Amino acid sequence: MKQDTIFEKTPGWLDWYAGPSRPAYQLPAGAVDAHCHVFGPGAEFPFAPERKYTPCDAGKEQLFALRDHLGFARNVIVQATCHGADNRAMVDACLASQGRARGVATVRRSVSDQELQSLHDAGVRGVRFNFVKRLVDFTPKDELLEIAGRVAKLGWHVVVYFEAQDLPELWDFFGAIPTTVVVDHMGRPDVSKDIDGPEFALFLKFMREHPNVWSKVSCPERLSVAGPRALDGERIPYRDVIPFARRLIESFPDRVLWGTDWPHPNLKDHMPDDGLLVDIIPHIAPTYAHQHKLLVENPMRLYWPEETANGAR
Ligand code: 0GY
Repeated sequence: MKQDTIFEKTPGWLDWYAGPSRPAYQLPAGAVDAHCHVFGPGAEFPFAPERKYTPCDAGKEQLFALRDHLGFARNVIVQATCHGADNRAMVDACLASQGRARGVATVRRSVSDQELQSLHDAGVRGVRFNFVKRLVDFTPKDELLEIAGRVAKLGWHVVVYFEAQDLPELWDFFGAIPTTVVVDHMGRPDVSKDIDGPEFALFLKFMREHPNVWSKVSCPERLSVAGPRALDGERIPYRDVIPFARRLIESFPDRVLWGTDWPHPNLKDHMPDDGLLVDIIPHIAPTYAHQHKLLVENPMRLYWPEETANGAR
């Protein structure tokens, strides 16, 4: 149902990049964009009152057009904080995808079993816990663990978003989550620091010690200090992020996922060309075997286990 609400975009907030280039890198057949969002459109799916930013509209038709343009077969649509725990836009996109999108929801303790089941029926396979203070207010950990325990029964997993400096404080809590745990954007390392320094070493240790933890090797545009400028006449931007993503892929090839993060919320300096983001993939995953796991086998095992030989959650 259409609503009359007109949402004013947060000042300085850039729109997604119209007319992305066609990647030079050809994705393997069946590739999954395992981290992207839909925003509204606000007139149809109003943004949540508790949101910390108001985005531009970025609906399912635009997401599916980008999927086809870049050469992806499927999407995993992650609930964005601007929609709070109102999952309708994400669910609507999953339902419209004809089985080509799965979802990650945000739910509160008050969610009923019936609501969880209907999210499952729409294609939701995970919940997201967000610890980035500029995006959300604090939710008590006992509430999150209760939710994790409930969604575990549906075979779902938990996606966590936090910043590297907060990992020590969150370590024990993450260790108590009884499902697969997927970390957004490599745990947001400070890529100006040494890749062999204590901060990234702690994240690698976290993954080593917790075989249920996976990482998205996504968001170079968000993590890069060097920025989008390609060096030496080459096409590859965000070079400073590449070693971090590559280290994770080579260390944990069966527990990594990749996503565009379209429509790239909260970017103010520049908006990435999604075609160029795809062209970074062979630099972080140099072998075909690594690319295939990253883009096809791993996301299929997590989100479409019924279509894989040994689907594991
Ligand atoms: C991302 C990153 C961000 C935002 C959100 O849900 C969100 O609002 O995830 C961010 O601002 O770092 O994954 O899209």
